[in-house]
Amino acid sequence: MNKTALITGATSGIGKATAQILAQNNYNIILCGRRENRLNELEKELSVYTNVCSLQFDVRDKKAVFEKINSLPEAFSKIDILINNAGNAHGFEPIQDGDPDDWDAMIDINLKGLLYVSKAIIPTMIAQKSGHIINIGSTAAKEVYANGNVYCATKHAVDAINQSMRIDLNPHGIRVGAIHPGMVETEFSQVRFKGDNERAANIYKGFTPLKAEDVADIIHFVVSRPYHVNIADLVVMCTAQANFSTVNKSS
Ligand code: NDP
Ligand code: 8X3
Repeated sequence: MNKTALITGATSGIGKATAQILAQNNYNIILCGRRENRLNELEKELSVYTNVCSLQFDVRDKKAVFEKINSLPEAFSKIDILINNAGNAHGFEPIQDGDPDDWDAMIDINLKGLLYVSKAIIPTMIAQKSGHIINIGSTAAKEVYANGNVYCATKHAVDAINQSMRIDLNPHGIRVGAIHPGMVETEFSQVRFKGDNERAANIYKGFTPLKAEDVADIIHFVVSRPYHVNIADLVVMCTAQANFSTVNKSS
């Protein structure tokens, strides 16, 4: 029987590319995100390959997270793989100039949203005695950098939650692992710089950043390992990047 994967943040970037590669490899897909038109378009595109359904909700809305996930049609109710991917950076200021609304957004989406979605799905995985949770962290989970403050804090928290989940779910036979990408050219910087698309595009000039498809490829590899193999923690950067501030822009 084909496995079912629920992907948060499937309307763009890494989540969308992951939905595409998993659908092409016959996984049943549950697409999640806020932008309904994008969910509908992707559902139509991927239905050529596999069974797809969409859940439109904001991961900050605790009630909606549980209602939507608990109302999945029977055919999609056995979730084998959860990809906790929804998230963004909001703002890029030193701590003293940061906007508390941006801090709330990052903590509520990147951390609390991930927890709500996981809490809604874990009981099914425990009952099944199997499951695979992939938490999308970041190199910002492994280092901090100027102006990264709260975003880095949320991703460090994802790293900690990933390790904790692996311990707590160990008796239940559930695989838990994180993937921590460096710079990936998606809509990420447009969100971080609040629609200043020129500034966002400049981030990726002069070198070849990761593409969403590069990360999706890795996620496909991770989920397709034999069940006794759990890739627990994986950091991936483009060749030009060594850490946040060391990027070879002549490559
Ligand atoms: P994108 O901006 O392209 O995608 C972000 C996705 O998250 C969208 O599908 C968006 O959907 C969803 N999302 C954002 N806020 C919410 C919310 N409140 N409720 C539900 N869904 C939400 O960025 P990426 O694909 O690059 O980012 C995906 C993940 O990868 C994030 O966790 C990010 O932190 C991480 N990452 C990104 C890197 C990069 O350089 N791009 C590097 C390392 C990690 P919608 O707006 O429709 O709700
Ligand atoms: C996104 C990558 O380098 O902007 O997580 O923190 S970075």
